[in-house]
Amino acid sequence: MSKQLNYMSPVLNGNIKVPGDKSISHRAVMFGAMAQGKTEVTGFLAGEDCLRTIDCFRQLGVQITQDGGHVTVESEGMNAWREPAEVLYTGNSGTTTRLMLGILAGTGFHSIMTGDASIGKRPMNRVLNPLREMGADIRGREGGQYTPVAVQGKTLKAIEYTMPVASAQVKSAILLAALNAEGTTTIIEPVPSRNHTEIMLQTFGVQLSQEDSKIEISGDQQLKTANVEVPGDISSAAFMIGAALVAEGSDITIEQMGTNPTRTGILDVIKAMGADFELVERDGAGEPSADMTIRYSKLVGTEIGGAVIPRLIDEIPLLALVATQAEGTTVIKDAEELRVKETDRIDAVVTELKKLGADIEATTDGMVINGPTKLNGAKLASYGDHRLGMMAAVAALITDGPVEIDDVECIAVSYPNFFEQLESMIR
Ligand code: SPQ
Repeated sequence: MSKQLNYMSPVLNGNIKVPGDKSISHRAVMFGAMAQGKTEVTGFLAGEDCLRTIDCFRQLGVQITQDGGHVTVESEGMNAWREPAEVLYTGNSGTTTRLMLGILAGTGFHSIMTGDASIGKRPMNRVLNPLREMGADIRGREGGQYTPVAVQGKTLKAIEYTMPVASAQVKSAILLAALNAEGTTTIIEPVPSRNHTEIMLQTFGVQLSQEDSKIEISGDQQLKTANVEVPGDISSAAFMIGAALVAEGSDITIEQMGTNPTRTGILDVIKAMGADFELVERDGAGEPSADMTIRYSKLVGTEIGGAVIPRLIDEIPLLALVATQAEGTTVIKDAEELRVKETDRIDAVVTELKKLGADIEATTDGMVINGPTKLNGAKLASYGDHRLGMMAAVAALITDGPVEIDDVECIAVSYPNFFEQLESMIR
C-alpha cells in the first residue's frame, strides 16, 4: 500500500511515548522462554518483528500471552522445549533469526528457520562461523550462509572468538550458545555494540564478566525468571527527534526513552550539530531512560564515524535526512554495515534523498551530504525497510509538494503507530 503525504509546513508540539525498544523486547521473550517459571514483560513492542519472536517460541511449546505491551512468558525451561513440527518463520527480523541460531544450536532437537526475501539476503555467516567453531551443526543455502537454515541441536563447546565486525547480534548469538556449551567462552569486540543481552542476562541471574572489550561467560548456567520493563525505543524516537529538528517552530517531549549509552550516539551527533534539547532522567531498575524535550534548531554539518557508528547504526537514514537541512558538509564514514541491513541503506538513502533534491553522494562506507537544501516532493520507495519508510515520512514534513511512499506497511516492523503519533503532534 502506498501513502501520499502533504503536510504543508507543519509545526510539531506535544508529548508522546514511543513504543518499546525492539532489541530489548526480543530479548525479554527469548530469556523468559529459556528460564523456568513465569516472566512478565511490560512496555513490550507489539511490532511485527517482536511478534515473530513470540511465534517462534510458541512453536517450541512455550506458553506466551500477549496483550498490547504486556507479555507473560511461562516456560518449563529450555530442556522442556519441544521439537517444532513446522518451519520457524522470522519474517523481516534479523535479530530473531540471528539470536535464535545461537539458542537453537544448543538444543537437543532439529529445527528449520527461514524469513522473508530480505532476510534471505542478509549474511548469516557472521553468526554461523563462530557457532560452527563451537560445534554447531547448521546447514543453509549457498554453502551454508543464507536462510532457510536447518539446525541439528548439539552439545557445544566453549570458544575464544575475536569478532571481525561490531555486531550485537553476533555477540548475542555466541553468548546464548555459550550458555549451553562446555567451558568458558570468551568474546572480544572490536568496538562496543549495544549491550542489552549482557544487561538482561544478568537480570535473569546469569554470571558473566566484562573487562574492556572482553566478555567471558561460562556454560551450563540456568536462567532465573525476572520481570522486564522495556523503555521506549531510541531508534524509533529518532524519527520524532529528527522531525522536531527540521520542522520550523517544533517543540516536543518524548517520554521514557531508552538512554543506554551503547544506543545514544544520535544524541552526541545532534549535539555536535547544534540541536536544542534536554534530557530528564527517569528512575527505574534495569535499562536507563529519560524524558527528552527537543526543539527545531539551526544545525551545522558534522563528521560521523569511528566508535560512534555502532551506537547509532539504525539512525543513519534519519541523520542523513537531517543533514540535508544543516549548514555545511556532513560526512558519514565507517558505516559499511549499512549495506547488509534490511536493504543496502547507503544506496537506498542516497537514491531516495536525491529524488527530493538533496545534495548527497554515496561512498563505499557512508555518504557525504551538503546542506541546507530546500527539498521537493517526489514518489519515494521504502524498499520494504521500516527505517527508509520513516525517513521518507519525516522528509515529507519539509518538502515543497507531496511525498508518496510505497509499501508503508513495513513501518509496522518496529513502529506500528508511527503515523498516528507523528500526526497527533502536528499543529
Ligand atoms: O533485527 P534487524 O532486522 O537486524 O533490525 C535492525 C533495525 O534497523 O531495526 C537492523 F537492521 O537493528 C539491529 C541493529 O542494527 C538490531 C540489533 C539487535 O537487536 O541486536 C543490533 C543491530 O544489528 P547488528 O548487526 O549491528 O548486530
